[in-house]
Amino acid sequence: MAREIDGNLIATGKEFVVVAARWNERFGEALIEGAVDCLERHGARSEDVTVVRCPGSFELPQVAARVSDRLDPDAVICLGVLIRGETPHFDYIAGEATSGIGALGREGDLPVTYGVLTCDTMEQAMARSGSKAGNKGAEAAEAAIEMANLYESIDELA
Ligand code: DLZ
Repeated sequence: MAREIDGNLIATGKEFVVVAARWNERFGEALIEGAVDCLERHGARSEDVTVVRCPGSFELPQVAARVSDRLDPDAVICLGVLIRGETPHFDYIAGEATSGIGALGREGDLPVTYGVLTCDTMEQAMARSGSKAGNKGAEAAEAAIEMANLYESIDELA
């Protein structure tokens, strides 16, 4: 039978850093709340969860790299809210945030998860930060717990 490994959703004993952009703060704070609540519900102690705020989503990969290096958590969760305006600014920032977070996850040693909303309207941001379409901060936190445990399982096999 094939050997199978996966990551469980137990956050007990693990340390997490939530890096959150301040832009569109109302929705951003709701994402942070969803993420922290999810981590604690899965067993993380509040003292093992650190929230770091940065100016905007463009800076998320930079700050995530810094906290990975200096704080050495089990996983980093990146949260931001981008709402499309009339210029291509949105696309540049979304591109940098997305590819930067992905690159950090691939090239670094830690799982880095992606809870960045890329919305056309405030209504879409509202729906994804706590109401109809769920809370993407909580989803990114849950992925971080699974990834932290998955990396641990992989390391045990190595
Ligand atoms: C400049 C800018 C704009 C126009 N829109 C957003 C946004 O919707 N969401 C977000 O997180 N950040 C935005 N920013 C700020 C940039 O991410 C960045 O902080 C600044 O360009 C400074 O480097």
